[in-house]
Amino acid sequence: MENNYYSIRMHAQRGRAHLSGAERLVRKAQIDGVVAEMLQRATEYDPASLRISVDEIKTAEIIRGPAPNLTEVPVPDFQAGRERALQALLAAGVMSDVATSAIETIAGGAGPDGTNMRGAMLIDARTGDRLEPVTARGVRASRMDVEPDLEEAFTRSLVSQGLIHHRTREALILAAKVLAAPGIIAELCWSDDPDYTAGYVSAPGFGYLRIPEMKAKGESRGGRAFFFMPGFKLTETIQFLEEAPFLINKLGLIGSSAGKR
Ligand code: WAQ
Ligand code: MG
Repeated sequence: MENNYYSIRMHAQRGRAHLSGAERLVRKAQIDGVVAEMLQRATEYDPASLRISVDEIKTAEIIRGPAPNLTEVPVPDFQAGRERALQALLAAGVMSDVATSAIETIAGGAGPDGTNMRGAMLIDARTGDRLEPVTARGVRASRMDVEPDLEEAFTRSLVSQGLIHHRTREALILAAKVLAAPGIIAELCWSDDPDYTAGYVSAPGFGYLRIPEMKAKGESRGGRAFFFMPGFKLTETIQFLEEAPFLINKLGLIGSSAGKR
């Protein structure tokens, strides 16, 4: 049906190593362009195997929600960045030792033998228990995007603050969906790309805190953690993250705490 949306997912790997992944939720007319873009991006990683899948999504099943406000917090170095992330996680309600250990786990490589995971850790915010069913894979948030008629304004608002990298755009969309998931109180992330040092903490209260330095340049270990509050049904939360189609229907503000000085 012309009116439906399509979930497009890409996954590139070499052996068991995850190299690159991407997910979009778009109209039929965008499929060609998005697939071409993903193919181009994935081949830059020289993958041994590359999968792109396209699945029709029924429009009636789509859940809509707002994008979090983005605030950039300048930090002098990655140690300060991680300290800032820790403070934010505490403010979001994650127990102190749980937050500290999540940062250490990502810094050391959250997958088996210090490798990067393909998806995110799912961590009990009170006990620190790892709740994701398969550690190497983690929980993968998927089927999310911006409403097509907000796309231009979304890109413009990011570019106007100098946030031109596709990673920022994608992370903000992912964070919007994760914050909409039942039982998730916060998210922590930094990239596994050795040239990309930025990361963020997001939570319903303060939105998306963008931290430009979360690791040393050249470091390839990175990852993600979703913090889960016990009391919600874990299986429903995982199903929401991986399967529920989600579109941003309201843009957030994009700003910097540096501007307030
Ligand atoms: N769902 C869950 N976890 C994911 C997903 C997903 N769809 N995609 C990636 N991950 C996990 C996985 O463990 C990766 O190793 C880790 O996140 C980092 O992935 O400028 O680029 O694609 O404001 O390297 C953050 C800062 C950039 C953005 C994040 O992540 C900014 C980034 P990457
Ligand atoms: Mg990625």
